Amino acid sequence: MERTFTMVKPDGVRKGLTGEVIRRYEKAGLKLIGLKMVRLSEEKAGELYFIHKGKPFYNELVEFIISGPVIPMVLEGDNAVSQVRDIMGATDPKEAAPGTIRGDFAEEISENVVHGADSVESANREIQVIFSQDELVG
Ligand SMILES: Nc1nc2c(ncn2[C@@H]2O[C@H](COP(=O)(O)OP(=O)(O)OP(=O)(O)O)[C@@H](O)[C@H]2O)c(=O)[nH]1
Ligand SMILES: [Mg+2]
Repeated sequence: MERTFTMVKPDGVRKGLTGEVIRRYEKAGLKLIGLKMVRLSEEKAGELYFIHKGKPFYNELVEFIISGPVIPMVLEGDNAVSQVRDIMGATDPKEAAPGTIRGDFAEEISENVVHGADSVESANREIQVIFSQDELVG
């Protein structure tokens, strides 16, 4: 059993895609063990995206992620990290396959509907940034 962190980004929430994203994860057999709706502070956004600090798109990324409410989630299942990455599709929607969330619903790399941790280590770190222990079940 593996845990991962994923989040519907502000564009996904604005477009009414929250239910669709959760449906795809649950259909794949992933189990929700944490979920909430929050508006991230600039500080939290910086902690979440600290590996991108200094990159040309960093400021745009943080401004976007705090632009509206997001739906962070913790999912559990076999190979949860790679399963979520597969369900999300490629970072750039132009390269994302049809049938993936980004392939079906995103138009631009800067607004690509979902975030998903890229490793078990990142997942554990991101879970700790966004969730407290008493917000997770199981
Ligand atoms: N504007 C812009 N945004 C980018 C670019 N590269 C990445 N991003 C954004 O930064 C986010 C994080 O980048 P990565 O961690 O490399 O991509 P990812 O792991 O597929 O996406 P996340 O699940 O959101 O972390 C991406 O989801 C994009 O929204 C870029 O070249 N330009
Ligand atoms: Mg990433």
